[in-house]
Amino acid sequence: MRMLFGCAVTVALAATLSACGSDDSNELQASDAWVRFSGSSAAAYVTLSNESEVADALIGANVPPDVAKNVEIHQTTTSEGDMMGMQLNPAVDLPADFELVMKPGGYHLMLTDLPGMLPAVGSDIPLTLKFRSHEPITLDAEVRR
Ligand SMILES: [Cu+2]
Repeated sequence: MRMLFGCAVTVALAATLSACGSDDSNELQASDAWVRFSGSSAAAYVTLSNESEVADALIGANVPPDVAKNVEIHQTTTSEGDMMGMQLNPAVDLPADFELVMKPGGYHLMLTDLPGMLPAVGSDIPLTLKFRSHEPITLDAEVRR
């Protein structure tokens, strides 16, 4: 009788631990990734949702080296005289309970140093995102026109 009881406690504890683990992995989510190539570079866009109560930051990204050897975090800026420019950012803050939607005209991931053929429209490129606090996330970015 005593052994049975002990066993039930162990099972309950294991279930609690695994539930905690899956909660953690859902705290920061990346979705809707896509990339557009233009000449010798490409811009990738992704939606990042920090659903945790801890501020984090995107600190870098990469794609397979046969697609691009260098990926930078950029922000498109419009200065006086409507001159469009791009600013290099070492990181993008992701405050708690915050969603960042990257899109043309704002934040993007700049892919440069493209060594080979451009991937076909409609194909997927694995995009890995690195964060200050959370584990890296890899998701497919669809190549669009
Ligand atoms: Cu750029």
